[in-house]
Amino acid sequence: MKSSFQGMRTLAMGLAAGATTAFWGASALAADLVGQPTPGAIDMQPGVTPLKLQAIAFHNYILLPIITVITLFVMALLTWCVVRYNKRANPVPARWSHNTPIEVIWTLVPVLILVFIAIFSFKLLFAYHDMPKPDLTVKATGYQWYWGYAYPDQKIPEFIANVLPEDQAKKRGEPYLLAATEPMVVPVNKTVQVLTTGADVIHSWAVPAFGVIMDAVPGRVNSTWFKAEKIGTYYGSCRELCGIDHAFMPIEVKVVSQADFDAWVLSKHGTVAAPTTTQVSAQVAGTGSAPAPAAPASAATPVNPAATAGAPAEPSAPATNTTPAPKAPATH
Ligand SMILES: [Cu+2]
Repeated sequence: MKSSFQGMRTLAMGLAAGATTAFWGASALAADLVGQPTPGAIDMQPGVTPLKLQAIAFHNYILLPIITVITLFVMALLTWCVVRYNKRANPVPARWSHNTPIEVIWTLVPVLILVFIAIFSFKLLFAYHDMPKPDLTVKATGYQWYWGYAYPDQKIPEFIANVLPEDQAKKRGEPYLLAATEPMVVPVNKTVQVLTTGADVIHSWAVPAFGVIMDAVPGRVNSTWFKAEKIGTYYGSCRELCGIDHAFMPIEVKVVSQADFDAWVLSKHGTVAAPTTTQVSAQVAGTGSAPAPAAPASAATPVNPAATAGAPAEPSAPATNTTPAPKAPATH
């Protein structure tokens, strides 16, 4: 398995490099921008989380070679039929219409290919599902048309992130329509749980460099996570058509050092030494009673994520997708 994987990896890299050079010229091979799209680029954004890197590897070394081989194979078959069996070259066509061995092969081979893909696909899916114990939780609420971020662990109440107007974005040297008036700030190398919900219609919180996309649905609290391994500014946007200004609710995440994060928390009048998500969850597990209103959910102890919004906890409820949330908080 390993050696065949290595072989495919080499093949894929060769194909990808060849295709890129052929279509875009050598200049397109220059370094991609990190955290935002690169004009003229054809590949995915560079990843800064382990999951995104796994997703890129899955795409480049498993899916892309398979797609390439299938495409070339079908193209060769078509060419062969056109050349060998056209009216001039083959005036009297064969009369048979069934061939059992061939039919068995063209049923079985696609099934085997799909099973092979599923092995890696499910591995990745489980990796996304298995959130480590989060170091902090951020609640992201989608509004028409901006985002609200709250940090229950740090007791930072919700603040609003609007689209940064074009002139201000230029002044700050940030990309217009990706930059926000206030970024979400997280520490580097920490597991960040993001709870998403919608206040009015369905939005979706997505940051490509993190490999994260999660619907923000009114009346629900969804959970996703990331662990950014590189300090920097990463942009995303709402990924669910949510109305006229859907394109104007960008996501800006600043990944900073722990010291810078603590300073930012203090600037927001938050608590740096707040009990961690893990500790709060442990209390919940120990007593079985309702947690403090600020207690977020964790992977180890499935707790109603709506607890972060002040609702009573249901310790037996799964952590994602099934729990009605309380009425969405009022805007601002
Ligand atoms: Cu939206």
